[in-house]
Amino acid sequence: MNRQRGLSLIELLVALAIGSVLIVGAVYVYSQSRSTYAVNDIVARLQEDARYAMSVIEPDLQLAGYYGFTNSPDDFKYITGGSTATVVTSSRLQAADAAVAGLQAGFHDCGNNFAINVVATVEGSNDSYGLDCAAQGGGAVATADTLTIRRASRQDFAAATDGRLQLLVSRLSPTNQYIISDGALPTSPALEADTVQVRNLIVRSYYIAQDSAAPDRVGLPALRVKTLADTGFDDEQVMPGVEDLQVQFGIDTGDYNNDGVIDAGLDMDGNGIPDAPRGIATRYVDSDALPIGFQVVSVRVWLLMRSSQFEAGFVDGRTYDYAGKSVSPNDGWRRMLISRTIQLRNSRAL
Ligand SMILES: [Ca+2]
Ligand SMILES: [Ca+2]
Ligand SMILES: [Ca+2]
Repeated sequence: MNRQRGLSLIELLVALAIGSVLIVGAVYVYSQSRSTYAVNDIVARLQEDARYAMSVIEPDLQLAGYYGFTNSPDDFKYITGGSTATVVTSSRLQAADAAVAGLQAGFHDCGNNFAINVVATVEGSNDSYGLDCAAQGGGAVATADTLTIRRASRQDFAAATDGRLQLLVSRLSPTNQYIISDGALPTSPALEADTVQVRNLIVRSYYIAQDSAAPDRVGLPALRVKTLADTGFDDEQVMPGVEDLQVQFGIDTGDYNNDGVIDAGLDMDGNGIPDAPRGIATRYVDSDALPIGFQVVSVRVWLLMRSSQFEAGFVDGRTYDYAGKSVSPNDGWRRMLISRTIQLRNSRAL
């Protein structure tokens, strides 16, 4: 007769050992997949934020220099009281010129004639916060670039608005392009939906602030934008987690065969600038190294994103090389660098 035997102590210990190894393994796999999921989540968030920030800048840049019926900002003249008898031509609306009389003080906050300098359709400051108006969000990140875009609004209006910087654009006459800020239109040319329109002047300056407004993200840098409004400039946060903004301007030097000199026959007047630029970027330069007279045809934008979640033990062996900079932070914060080259549809000679 078979007596049923229980497990011996040895067998029991072996079974326990095997069981615990399996449990430890399962727990390990579970925790690994959890942390992989967390990392994927952080990376996905970085990508999404980067894409969003870029999607705000891109359409703005594409329309830089778009002024309704004209893309020739040299034709604009500033007038007051609807009188075209005395005008200030656009060439006298630079920072070095006298502050335009009749313009609200707030429009000069970011720099003398800053709001009204329509000739500079794109400009920036290189590795510095070059705006006179105060940066919000705990102050500017002083090593980031700024990017300013000037253009007309997409929609046109049935009447002019007092206190708003606006453009009166005329399709038929290049001499009838005016800038106004007092709502007073000249009697001629009269508004006419298809040929003479009033549009708002759009001026937007992007910069990096040290602190995002979100209370749970103190110390996280953010992309912000100053926007020309009724009395001066509004300032709002575009996206937290943008640590650096860098831009370079693509200019058409007429050196299409890339041998360092302007191609034969393209510079008949001998001033070193192509006489008829083709709108091809042959060289990228920082905003403070823009040579006078060349056409800016594209802008290259870099955004360095930083995660809001600190990851203890995270090793970042990358060196981020971009816009003439080279940084290897490796400080426990995950980063992502994205760049895009954006064509300016209304490119013009500077
Ligand atoms: Ca720079
Ligand atoms: Ca050449
Ligand atoms: Ca030339």
